[in-house]
Amino acid sequence: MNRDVSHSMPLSRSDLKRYQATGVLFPIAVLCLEEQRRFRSAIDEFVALSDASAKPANVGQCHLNFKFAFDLSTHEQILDTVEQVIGPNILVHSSTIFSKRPGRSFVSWHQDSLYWHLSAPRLVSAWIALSDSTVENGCMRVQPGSHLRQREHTEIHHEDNMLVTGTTIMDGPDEASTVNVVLRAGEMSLHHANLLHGSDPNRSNHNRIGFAVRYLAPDVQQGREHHEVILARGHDRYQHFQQLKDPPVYSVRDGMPLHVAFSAWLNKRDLDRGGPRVTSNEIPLYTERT
Ligand SMILES: O=C(O)CCC(=O)C(=O)O
Repeated sequence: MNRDVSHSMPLSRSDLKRYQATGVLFPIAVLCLEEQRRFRSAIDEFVALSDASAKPANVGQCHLNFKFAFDLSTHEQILDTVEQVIGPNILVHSSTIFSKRPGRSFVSWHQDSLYWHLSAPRLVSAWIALSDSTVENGCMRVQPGSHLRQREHTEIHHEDNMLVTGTTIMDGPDEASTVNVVLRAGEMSLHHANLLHGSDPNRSNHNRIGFAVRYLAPDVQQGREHHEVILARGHDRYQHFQQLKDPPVYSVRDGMPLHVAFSAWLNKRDLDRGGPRVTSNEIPLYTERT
């Protein structure tokens, strides 16, 4: 959990042990300067177009509609790292742009697993920084070790909460044991589906920008309806999810109408099938199981 130590790839056995014990690992350098510029400018364009439209664009699932987001979600170096955590068969489950403006916006403390009702918590999130992410601009904060227990949540809706669902834990976090996930642009953190995390307002003059991608092992089932996934690596012999047939080819500008229509369709669906919740606290790592 030391910002001064950049984890190299492949991750070492002690990195993986640390992830297993704490539910988080950072910083991991993944994007070169040219890639940072490309992905950053695509997200800036997305945000500008969204701001200019009557209704803000959905920040979720851009990887299904825009080429830049597909390319970032299936970035080889990121997949190499994810493979060490969940194994050689990797689905891109979902993604979110977290662009936090200077001001009051925050992310309430929550565990991601609550959203999806997974049969096992073999989902890892890569939070990829496209600007520096600092204490001042409201970097993600985590409570290491909190992934070992599921917590009670409630919904507290607040206009400044970047989580539109308002998902918030009932008690905590334990402030004394929280850690700031400070990243430089081009670095990422990994966090476990059950890790307690949130973030504070951005007190700087610049946007804090991250792109979070959730990666899932194909054998895991989900108790809620879902949009298509991308088979990023390996095989899926379980077929629990429908797969995206063709990778998106659209630029941000050209893909925006499709993305807006897709998001409207997604929002209309009854996504809750009332399936199983995560019941296991087991945190298997691929390297542990083989
Ligand atoms: O970007 C943030 O501040 C929070 C990110 C988050 O909640 C997530 O990646 O699951």
